[in-house]
Amino acid sequence: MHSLSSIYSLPEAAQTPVGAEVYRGLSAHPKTLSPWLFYDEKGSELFEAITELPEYYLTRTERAIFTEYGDEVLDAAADNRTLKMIELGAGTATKTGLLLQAAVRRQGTVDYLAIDVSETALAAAQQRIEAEIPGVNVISRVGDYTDGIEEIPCVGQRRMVLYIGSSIGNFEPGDAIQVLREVRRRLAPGDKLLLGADRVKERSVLVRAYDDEAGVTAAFNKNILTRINRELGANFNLRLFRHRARWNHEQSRIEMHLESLIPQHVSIPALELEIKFGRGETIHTENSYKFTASSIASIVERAGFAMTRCWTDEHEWFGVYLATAV
Ligand code: AVI
Repeated sequence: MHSLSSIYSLPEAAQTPVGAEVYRGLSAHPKTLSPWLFYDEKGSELFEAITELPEYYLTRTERAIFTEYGDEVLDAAADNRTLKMIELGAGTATKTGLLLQAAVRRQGTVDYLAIDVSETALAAAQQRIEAEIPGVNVISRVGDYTDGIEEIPCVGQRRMVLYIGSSIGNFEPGDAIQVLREVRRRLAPGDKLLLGADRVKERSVLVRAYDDEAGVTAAFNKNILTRINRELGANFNLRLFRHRARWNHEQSRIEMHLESLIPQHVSIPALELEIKFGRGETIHTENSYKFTASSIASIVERAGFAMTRCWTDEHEWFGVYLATAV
C-alpha cells in the first residue's frame, strides 16, 4: 500500500494545511500566499493591534455605527419577533456587545451563537459577554463559517446572522457569494444577514490604513514569513523583504504584497523546495475588497437575499447592511 505522498513523491509536510498552501503558493507564478496564514498566535495579536491604529478606521467606524444605530438595526431586523443572533468569525466579539446590549434592551434576553476557529478567542468572548451583559445566553461553537447555524431552532422567531468587520472583503467576489449562499441555505425566508463591509474611498486613506506609520501592518504581513521559517524550517530573511500595500482601482481592492529587495534564493527544507526571487518580485498575501452600495447589494442579492437597509458613518467610509433571506 503506497501513501499518496510516495506515489507523487511530495514530502509529508506538503500535505499539512500550512505546508500544502505554502507549496502551492510559492511554486505559482505570480507567487501568492493565502491570508489565513497570517493568523497564528502572533499574527492574531498583531491583527488586534491593527484594529486600534489611528490609520485603520474600519473597526472604530463600524463600532460607531453600532453605537449610534444599534437599536434601529435590531428593530429593523426583528420584524416584531424575538431575534436570535449568530456571529460568523466572532473572534473576541467586542463590537458585537453593542448589538447584544440593544437586543437585551429590546427583548429582555437574547440567544447568541458565536462561531469561530479560535477556541481561546471564543472562551474569552463568552466570559466577557456573560459578565458584562446580563440577559445574553451565549453558546459557542469552534468551527468554520457556517457550522452550527441550524443549531438554533427558530419556530416563530427570527435569526440574524452577523458577518461584520469587513471579513467578506478578504474573499474573491465569487467566493464571497458562495459563502453567503451557504449562510442563506441554512436560513428560512425572512431571516436576516447583517454584513459589515468597507467602502471605496480616497486612495490615500485606503493605502494608509494598510501601511501605517508604526509599521504594525508591515509586521503582520511579514509574520507570514516568520511562520514559514518556524513551521517549515525555511530561511526567509525578513530584512530582505518589504511590506507593500497598493490600491488596485480596476479590481476595487487593496493588495498586500511582500517584495523581495534583492535577487535571492530561499530554501524550505520541509517541502524540499528552493524558491528563487527576482529583485522587486512579490508574494501577494492579501486582497481586501472595497465596495460601493451597489456592488455589495449585487453580491448579497446573488446569494439569495434582498437588501433591506443600510447604515453608514458621517464620511460614508464604512457600511453596515441588513439583508433579508428571500
Ligand atoms: C480581517 N480583515 C477584514 C482585515 C482587512 O482589513 O482586510 C485584515 C487586515 N489586513 C491588513 N490589515 C487588516
